[in-house]
Amino acid sequence: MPLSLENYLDDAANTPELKPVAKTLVELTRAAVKVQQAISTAGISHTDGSAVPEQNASGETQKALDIFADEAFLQAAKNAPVFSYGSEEQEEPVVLGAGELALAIDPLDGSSNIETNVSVGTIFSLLPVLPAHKVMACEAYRQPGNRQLAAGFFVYGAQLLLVLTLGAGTRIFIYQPKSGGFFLLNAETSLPGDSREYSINASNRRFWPSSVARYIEDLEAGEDGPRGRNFGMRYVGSLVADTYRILQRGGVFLYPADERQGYAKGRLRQTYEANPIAFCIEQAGGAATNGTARILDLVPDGLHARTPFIFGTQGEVALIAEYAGLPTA
Ligand code: FDP
Repeated sequence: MPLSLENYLDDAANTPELKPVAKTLVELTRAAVKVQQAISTAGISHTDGSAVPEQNASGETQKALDIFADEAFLQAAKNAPVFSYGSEEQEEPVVLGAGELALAIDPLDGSSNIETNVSVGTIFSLLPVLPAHKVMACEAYRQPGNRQLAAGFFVYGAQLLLVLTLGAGTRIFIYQPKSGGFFLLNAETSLPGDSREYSINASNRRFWPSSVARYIEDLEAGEDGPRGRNFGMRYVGSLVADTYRILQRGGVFLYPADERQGYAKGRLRQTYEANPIAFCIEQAGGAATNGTARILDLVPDGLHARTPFIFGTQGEVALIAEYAGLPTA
């Protein structure tokens, strides 16, 4: 009999600090099931992928499902010991009052892919709330990722999956509609050490920093280049899908800073994208940097801070730092 998420949390979240985390995770899974159902019926209900005329905090057009997911996870946070709800879809953190956790969340990541029926997801991070954060909730989102108590992401795809870390390994749970629960898929996830795939939006090549361009060029040269072997390229453009593939097959993902207007720090968000993914990747034996520095040690300048983001197999991430002129250690 596979281990249920609830039983796993009973065992794993046995410290006073992790008890509220466990309660919150159970609420998040309930919201995720609702979102998965909404996605699977999109087009026949109001929650389709069509654009509605509103802008989110990043100035992107919100889609009906983004709003549905945001409302579902906000409700989940209200049912949990969460003090503040910091969402990609909201300009400022929503203060809920009682509770000792700050939730940073991208309720529907990869949503520009919705109408193409590829996997999308929800990425979340749980941080402690200190007395100063009760006065200024936005300060809770200026904590480095190494303070995260738990983090993970749901993948809404052929399977509904939860990738989760509480800081002692990364585990994958699968939703079973018959029993209505999440169950452990494998005891502990670890990134394959050998990397033969890379993931980057190559249409931005002309804007990349020269170190990134040189690294990718050397991969593309394959057997004839300095790497002496061939590499494959895979890029879904949905961060949860690209991350999940790397957890399964190894490889490296890059979203560097580039020269386009507004991309001086890349595209991805630190508090609700890079930090939680970096935590899961590190706990699975991989590495995550902004090109040179460890993601989890960076102090974000607020809920919607951006960061260049490179993660995957340790050796490749270290090599990319070498290309940028830094030691690998
Ligand atoms: P989306 O805007 O569809 O939510 O952070 C958002 C994200 O997708 C990531 O999921 C994805 O990795 C990235 O943007 C894709 O960006 P590009 O289209 O610039 O490659």
